[in-house]
Amino acid sequence: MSAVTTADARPIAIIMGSQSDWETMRHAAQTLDELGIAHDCRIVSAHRTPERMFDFAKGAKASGYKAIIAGAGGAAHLPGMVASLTTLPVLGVPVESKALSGVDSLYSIVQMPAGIPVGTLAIGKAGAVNAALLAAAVLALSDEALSVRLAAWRAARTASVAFEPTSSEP
Ligand code: RP5
Repeated sequence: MSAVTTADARPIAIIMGSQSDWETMRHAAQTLDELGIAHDCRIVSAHRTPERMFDFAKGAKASGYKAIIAGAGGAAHLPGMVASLTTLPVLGVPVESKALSGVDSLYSIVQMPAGIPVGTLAIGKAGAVNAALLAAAVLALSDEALSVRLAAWRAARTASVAFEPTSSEP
């Protein structure tokens, strides 16, 4: 077994290219926590730890994962490379980079060749949250209890939107 996979039946893996991606990807983990979805979080770099990436991706299905959320920044090859090695759904999150504000990450992830799909989300926190929600929606297709929790999560967000803006100025 790979050092980065698990025998536990956790349906979602959140992987990221670097510790520095955690500030973004933790929002995916938090959203899964709010929905009661077990997940693993791993640092798996396409460039710095390519063999770890290969082992993870090749073993992901046998590890029991149903979907993979992959975040990376800059030359963000991780989601696409993982997608090339597994038929599990891969959701790519472009992490906001310092030099190019994440546009480089987005372009690196989104323009996949036909045949190797990556579901690409928005740059940064919004993408991380939405990746978790999309993964939840996939799992909810065969999990009625989760479907109810997901609907409740969405309804609570809707209910939290005020009718009028408030101002903190006197
Ligand atoms: C990518 O390089 C990572 O996904 C990260 O977004 C970026 C920078 O990594 P660090 O230099 O901060 O480790 O592989």
